[in-house]
Amino acid sequence: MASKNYRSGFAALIGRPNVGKSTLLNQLTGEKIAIVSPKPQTTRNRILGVVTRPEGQVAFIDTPGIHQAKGELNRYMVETALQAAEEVDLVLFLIEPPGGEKPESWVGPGNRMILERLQRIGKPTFLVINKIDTIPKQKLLPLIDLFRNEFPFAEVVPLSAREGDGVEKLFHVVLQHLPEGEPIFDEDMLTDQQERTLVSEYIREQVLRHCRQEIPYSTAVLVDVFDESEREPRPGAAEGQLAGLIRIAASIYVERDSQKAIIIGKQGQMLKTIGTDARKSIQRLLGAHVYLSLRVRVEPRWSERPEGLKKLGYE
Ligand SMILES: Nc1nc2c(ncn2[C@@H]2O[C@H](COP(=O)(O)OP(=O)(O)OP(=O)(O)O)[C@@H](O)[C@H]2O)c(=O)[nH]1
Ligand SMILES: [Mg+2]
Repeated sequence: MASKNYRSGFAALIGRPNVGKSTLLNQLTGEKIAIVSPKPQTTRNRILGVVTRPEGQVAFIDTPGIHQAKGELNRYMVETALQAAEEVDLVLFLIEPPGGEKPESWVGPGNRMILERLQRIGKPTFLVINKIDTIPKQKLLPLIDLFRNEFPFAEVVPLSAREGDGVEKLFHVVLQHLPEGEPIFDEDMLTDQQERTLVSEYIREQVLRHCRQEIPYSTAVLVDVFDESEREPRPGAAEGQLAGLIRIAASIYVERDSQKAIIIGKQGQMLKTIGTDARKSIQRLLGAHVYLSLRVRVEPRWSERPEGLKKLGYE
């Protein structure tokens, strides 16, 4: 039984690409359940992260960045995000501090478009100003004023998702706005992402890290084999301890032969680097030694076709 005054509910992280939604989800949950990169349009699906405390439970939903959607994949991503906003109790609208000296340009057409959609959806909405570690304090108040002029935010919370400043406070303010009620998920529930999905995302993260601009948008990763026959129970709490072996084979899909050549690299060097780095993070995730074999396949124009999206797991 939950205690008296226990609160619970759903909150969606919504905003333009790259503002730090996934970083915030990871910081809130204390686990790496969403991949993060300095390139926009990293997240492609909704990702659940549950935070359970004695005083309540919040189910956060990370979503793809909302942007001008061209092409099937982008349309899918934007729809996914807006759909999540429809389904939650509370929307956390994230921004990052705008560049440029002129306050007139600080809100910008991208944010305005999202705020218009959120008006129509009509959920209580917080303004979450992320990356405050990057701006002087005196910029914060004028920024808040500008955004408050655009939208009747229920709360304003400045924070740094990367550093963690203000994140605890956000959790508590969110909780206060949720209804009293029982926990929605088991208290040990962390995410709805399966290990296989996380593994494919960790591999895609390394492609994002190591490859230049146009490659990431054309890349998808599928796990073909996940062989746990030599898996052993996770070793104790000691950091970095690994037990047993998991054999994983995955395919990195791109749209053109030229992209395949880039991902493989000279004498396979790029693919090797991607594999080595991905294996390290997958081992940490699974607590096991991992044998990772990667191959690169071409699926022409997959991101432009509904069948292509479906085939590569976006549906
Ligand atoms: N300085 C600073 N950088 C941050 C902070 N939070 C996130 N970042 C960086 O911002 C970049 C984007 O972060 P993500 O979490 O991937 O952003 P996102 O909103 O999920 O992006 P999409 O999935 O593409 O919509 C990464 O390079 C992060 O390290 C922060 O509080 N301070
Ligand atoms: Mg993201």
